[in-house]
Amino acid sequence: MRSQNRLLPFYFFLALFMAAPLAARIETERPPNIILLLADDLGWNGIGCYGSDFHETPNLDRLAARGTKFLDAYAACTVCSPTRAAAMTGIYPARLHVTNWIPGTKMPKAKLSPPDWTLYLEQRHATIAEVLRDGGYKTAHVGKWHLGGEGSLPENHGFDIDIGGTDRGSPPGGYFLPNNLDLPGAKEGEYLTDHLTKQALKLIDDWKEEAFFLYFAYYNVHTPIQGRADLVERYKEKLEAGPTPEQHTNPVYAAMTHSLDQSVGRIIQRLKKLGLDDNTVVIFSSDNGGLSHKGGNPTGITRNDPLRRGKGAAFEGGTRVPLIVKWPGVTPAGGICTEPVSTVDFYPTILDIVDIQGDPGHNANVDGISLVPVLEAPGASLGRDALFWHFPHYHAGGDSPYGAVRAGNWKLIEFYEEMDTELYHLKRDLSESKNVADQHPEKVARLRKQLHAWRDSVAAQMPVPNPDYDPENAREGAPKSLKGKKAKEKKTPQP
Ligand SMILES: [Ca+2]
Repeated sequence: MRSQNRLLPFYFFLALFMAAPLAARIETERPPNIILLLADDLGWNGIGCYGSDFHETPNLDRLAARGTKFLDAYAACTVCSPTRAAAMTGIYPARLHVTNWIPGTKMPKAKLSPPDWTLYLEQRHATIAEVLRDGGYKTAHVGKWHLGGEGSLPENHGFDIDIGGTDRGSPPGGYFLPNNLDLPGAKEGEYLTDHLTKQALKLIDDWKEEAFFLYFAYYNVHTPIQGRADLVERYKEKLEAGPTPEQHTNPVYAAMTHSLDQSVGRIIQRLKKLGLDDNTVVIFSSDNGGLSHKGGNPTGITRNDPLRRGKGAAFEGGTRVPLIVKWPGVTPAGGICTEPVSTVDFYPTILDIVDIQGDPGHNANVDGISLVPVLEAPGASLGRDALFWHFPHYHAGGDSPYGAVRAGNWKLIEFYEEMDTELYHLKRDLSESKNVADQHPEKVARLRKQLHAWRDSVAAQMPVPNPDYDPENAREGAPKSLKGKKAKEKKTPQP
């Protein structure tokens, strides 16, 4: 007995010795799951932890508190489809030639005509889903796709499962089921986001023993502005109770944001319940800024203060978005990162996290860089020269074609109608209220040269002078019949 007792510490350390490599082996054998949550038209200040004074988003706030929050994160474009194409490929919309929402706004009497851009994601590009699937991951797309129709749907781009993805930019038939999406098992009157969340939870259940990639692209908070009745009522009461918020005052939009947050909460709860929380990387962002203008006038739907304007615009309100990343064991709790980052970074970051190389030919064209250095240490530098945007289109919100570059705290915008420029220093003037181009001619010249060199390097398509230009009616949209005709003339998706 006595000698056995003396051996107990030895057995204890032996057990520790054997257990450690086993744990390490299990970790390496089970690469982390990746969940990419992409909201639609959610502005930079649209959630609580980014400063909304009305919308309640406790689940997203908790995610930020447990992970890293990026303050200078950008959508790769100021509208939907290009940003989504960039998220899937790591390539700038300008290089993909997917530069507008599909099929885009037609303004036949405007000064410029858009180039012959591509209205779907071409098969020649590797997507993050294809690469992860080839690396042994189960892959699912849930929600809004908006990167082409038949032949260019999620199942054509590497997703094993697709739920709710179409060529459309908003839920056809609205947010209450049944709508025009093919969603088996939908209950009468059910809110779309609740239904899609249930489907996402089922996938997580089904795949709990396997590595999976879930791309949940929410329809919220894109138009039509429709929220669940109980949540709309909640926010109406909140408004009545006061005090009146300064930024956000739309109870229906608030309800839509609340549903988005509830969905994120349900997914995280399920990960915890299944014991997957510690081995799942969660990335949350938005595809462009909040919709603040329609026809050039404020919509009353949302505001992006202190940022200028919103969706469709060259200004920060159009492109600066929330980005939260939680990588268990790596991102420090409550991390804050102020490095400028972009949607194009998702692809290389995910590959870096899961340690999969991907297709070298595709990678040679990837514009993004891995964010792993700032996920490990939010104060680190990425050492990147600049971020770029190229939007050779008009937007129904009243904005005109432009290109932009952000280098350090400087941002130069070039408006293509007159090729005039505006320069802002974002640290001193986050609201882009004072164009300082005249005070800094050398800075303008240098940034402009950089922007033009980048455009050449990605073969960006420029808009061209419109022979039908009519200054009196330049903002007039195309009649519906013309829209249909033009759309048909465009390229059809590849089989
Ligand atoms: Ca959008």
